Amino acid sequence: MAEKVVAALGLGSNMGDRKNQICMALDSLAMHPHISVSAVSALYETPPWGKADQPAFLNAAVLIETDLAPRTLLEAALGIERSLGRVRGELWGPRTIDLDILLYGAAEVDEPGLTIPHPRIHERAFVIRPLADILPGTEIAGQTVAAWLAVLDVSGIETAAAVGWYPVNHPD
Ligand code: X6L
Ligand code: MG
Ligand code: MG
Repeated sequence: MAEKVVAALGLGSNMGDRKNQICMALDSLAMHPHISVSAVSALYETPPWGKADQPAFLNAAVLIETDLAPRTLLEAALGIERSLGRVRGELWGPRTIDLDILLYGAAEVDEPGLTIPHPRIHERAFVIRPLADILPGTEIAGQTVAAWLAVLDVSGIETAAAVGWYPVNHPD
């Protein structure tokens, strides 16, 4: 078994039953034989960024441990998106579920379709607000997540709910 890495994923949904889809994505991660879920942020209701004329999002972040390589973890994330009915249409358009790899240990990856740390992570309050729940002290682009949160505009972001999720240990 390869070494375990702590990774952080961002989740987002603005179509259909947003909370249910985020919970289903968390369940799918937890059920994966090579992924353990260690912590989940609160759920946040966030205004749409980038393309403003679409419904509000629910966003969350999750901390996992995995021995999957970054590319394999991406494939797992895309598979979970597909299983929850994500259809890729318009760029930055509405989606049932979005699962982004934000951090993969301290690794820097820059390959076609896979850039880690996720680019412009620290400019987006909808990413940093949930990430600050689970990794406040981790440095991104020279500042801690908590420090980025303090300088970002979080107006319009509301705590929607705690997920009430708890870790499930799968047999190794
Ligand atoms: C200028 C042009 C400034 C484009 C920003 C920002 C584009 C974010 C795309 C941008 C720009 C994105 C979510 C979202 C999206 C989400 C919320 C994206 C991709 N995903 N808004 N917008 N939550 N609240 O998960 O992140 S589309
Ligand atoms: Mg995204
Ligand atoms: Mg994505």
